[in-house]
Amino acid sequence: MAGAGRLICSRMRSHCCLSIFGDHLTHSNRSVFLFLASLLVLLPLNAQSSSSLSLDGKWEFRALTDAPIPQVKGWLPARVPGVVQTDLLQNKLIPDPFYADNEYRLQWVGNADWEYRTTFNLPQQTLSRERVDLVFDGLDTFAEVFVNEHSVLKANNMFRSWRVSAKEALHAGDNSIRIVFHSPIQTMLPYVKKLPYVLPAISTANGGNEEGIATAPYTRKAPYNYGWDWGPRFVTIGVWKSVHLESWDGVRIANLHIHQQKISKDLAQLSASLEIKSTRATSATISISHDGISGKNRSTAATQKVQLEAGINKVSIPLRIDSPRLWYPNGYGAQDRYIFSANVKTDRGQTTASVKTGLRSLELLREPDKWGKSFTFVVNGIPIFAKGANVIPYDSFMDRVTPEIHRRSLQAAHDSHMNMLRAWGGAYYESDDFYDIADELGIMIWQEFMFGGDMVPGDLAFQQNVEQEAIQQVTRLRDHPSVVLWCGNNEVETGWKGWGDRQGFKLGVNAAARERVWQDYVVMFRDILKSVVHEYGDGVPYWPSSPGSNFDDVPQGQENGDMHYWSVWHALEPIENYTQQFPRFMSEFGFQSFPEMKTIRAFTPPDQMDIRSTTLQSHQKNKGGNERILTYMLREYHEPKDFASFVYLSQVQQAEAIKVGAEHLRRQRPRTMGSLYWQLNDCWPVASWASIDYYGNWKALQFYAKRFYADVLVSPFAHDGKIEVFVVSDKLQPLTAQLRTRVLDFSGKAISDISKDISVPALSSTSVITVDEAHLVPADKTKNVFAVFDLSVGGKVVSTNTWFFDRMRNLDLPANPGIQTDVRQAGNATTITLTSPQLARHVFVSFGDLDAQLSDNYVDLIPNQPVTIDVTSKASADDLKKNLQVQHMMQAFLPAEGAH
Ligand code: BMA
Repeated sequence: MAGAGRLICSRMRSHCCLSIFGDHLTHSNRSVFLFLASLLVLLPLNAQSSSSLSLDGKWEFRALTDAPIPQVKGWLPARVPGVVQTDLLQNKLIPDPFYADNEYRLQWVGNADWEYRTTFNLPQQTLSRERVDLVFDGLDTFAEVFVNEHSVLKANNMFRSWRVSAKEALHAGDNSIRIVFHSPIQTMLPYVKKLPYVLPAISTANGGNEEGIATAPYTRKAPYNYGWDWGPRFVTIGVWKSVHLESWDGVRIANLHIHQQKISKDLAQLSASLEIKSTRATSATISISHDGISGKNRSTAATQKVQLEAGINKVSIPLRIDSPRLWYPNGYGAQDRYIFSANVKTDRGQTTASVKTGLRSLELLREPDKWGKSFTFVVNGIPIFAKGANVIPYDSFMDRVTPEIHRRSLQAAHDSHMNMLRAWGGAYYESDDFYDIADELGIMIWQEFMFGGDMVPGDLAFQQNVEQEAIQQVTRLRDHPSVVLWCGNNEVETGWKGWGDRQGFKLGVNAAARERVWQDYVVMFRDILKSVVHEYGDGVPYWPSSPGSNFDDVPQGQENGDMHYWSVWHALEPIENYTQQFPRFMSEFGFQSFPEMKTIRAFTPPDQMDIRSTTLQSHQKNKGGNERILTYMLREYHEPKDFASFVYLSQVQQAEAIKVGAEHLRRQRPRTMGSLYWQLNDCWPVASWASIDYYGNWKALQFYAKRFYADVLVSPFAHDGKIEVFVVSDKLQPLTAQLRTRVLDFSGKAISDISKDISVPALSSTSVITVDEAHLVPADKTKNVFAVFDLSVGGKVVSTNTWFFDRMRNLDLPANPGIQTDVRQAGNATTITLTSPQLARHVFVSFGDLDAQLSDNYVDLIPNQPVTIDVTSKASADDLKKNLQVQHMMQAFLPAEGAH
């Protein structure tokens, strides 16, 4: 049902959504229900509009095959949308899948077959409509659907929506829908076993229980369901998206799309392109209207008479908007959007559809230059340095992800000056609200097709299935200005060329099979998906693989295409090695940490607070990850004194590491034009590369990102015995600024204090001063002093950075710096001001188990320089004061003898 998700509520006039589960409506839903019901009464009888009957809500489910819990053989209450694991949980039949190592005891769920059913009452009036369609927005995955025991659909792809004609199977009065779901693993195993070779797969390495044979590459289902190096394995099953009946006669607008032909500040040349389904040949009048700027002055933009044939009709109506308000990425301007509506009128009535979009020109600039070939997103003529991160699914159970979770995450990205997120290919295509919020906040989305690292089968049925999926998804998302790239896959090409398991596979098969696997890859990612994006994607560029070079060159090179750099972390290379990479666009680099103690306590039995415990090993999916965090830690810091200190320090270390990488990449502009660290979020509580944990708590890295992605950045870089200070600006206008360089001892005494006026060009990275380290600091003082760089514009400090002249464990940092705190409340606003007479590093403010959002955290307190942090919390100032905890870095270690 291409594009249905984008038809928004102004269509309500002609499209009434009634829930058959009226008795389960909440209070607010009930008023919506009454409002919609009143609209239904007002509808003219000859309305050609469609009516929608939601079949979401309470269903029933049961197991069809053996299960360790006998109760599941009988019918139990279920929710749609949902998956069987959350239904079992709601019925209290399984323990919390995220607690301790419960994951391992719940694998039977994905190996069983399940059945879902519901009944509903249908008035004769509905059946008197010409068409009654049953529409599933998503079925996970191998499902057979029966309407009143007539088989109407066999589904085999979680990423597709399905619309089937159901009128013949329905009748007035009580009707039933029954869906049989076959275990994706058990469905595919016999098939895969018969193949001449089995494709190498990520899930095998992640400990899949499929007799050592991975079925995931052959199944169109979210790859991360089978386990990932940050996520558990939960092979979900169920009606994971909404389902409804849509009844209509005459014509139905199957899709409305605003094609952006040419966009400039002076003129937007557009066309409204409609896909109209008609039950018969008829003449029609189509009018297109749009709202003016910010929703004012709706005006009709074009009207056209057309002759519709029975079946699908494609109509394109040219439009133009003079001096349009454009959509800009975060940091570059407003995110104006327009709502376009189409009205199709025939002699039997009329129907309406609407779509919201933002107008922008877009190009992925790939032109030869002195470093190779550029990789620069250019939006409305502005070359944008992409600042951001990678997103993974927000939950192992997709049905638990709400629009609020998306908003919280995207808002955090926005507030941290990010302008791009990479929607990574091992996941599922996000719901409409995710892209709506990204549009609203100016977050560009690098969107991947759902291929997370496995090679692809090459049979025609598989290819056609993926092609249909791609057409639906590209069509669904093409009016979102935030979607700026369609990328074929994550790491499939580089995996084939470099990973050990793929080398093993190549050795185990003959040359013809090796060639076949590669050709299957090429057909999928150079032909099929590319053609879909060209035909349906409205000019959004296509990129075959990340990392890749568009088949021009080897993937992962520094001259051409994007790069994933993992030698820091996976290969234990020094963190400084980030600064030796000069990619054209860095789409992944990452470093792990633990989530905060509150999060760890939520899933860890109290006697397992140890990185080697069963629980904390099972919540670390990257083999050896916990030990790797510790190995890096001991290079830079003293040994943490206890587990809580280790957790805190792991976050500090992660933030410091990614800061080195991100600042370096920004300093390289325009050679490098993107920094997307791995990863923004988690799908469960776990030790991982995320900067925000599963519960939405910001780790140190997210606070650091807010600083290292600021529009204007001062960034020191030490090399060859010198310190070179750069200023990076994403501003569209040049700036006049002042750079102050201080060398202070840890009590704040100035060794030197020099200011310099500088001019900062627009959209630039500039080296502004270079000084010999020896000149800044006498050799015998490197353990006792540090440098502070303040960049001011118009007398206001816009960016600060510090530099230390030795590893943390070698410095004579004050063990008891004497931090003072002052919590104040004025109206709804609470602030905490921190001051310290001596240097305190990485000061972490928390409020025990109270929920509170802080505007900043993990700050360095420069002697006698107060730092004020805004606190947003439902708790009173008194409670906040009572629960306040302030920790600085030196508290993470046992006091050294003679510490001061
Ligand atoms: C990458 C990603 C993911 C993975 C991450 C951490 O390369 O694409 O597959 O989770 O690294 O290893």
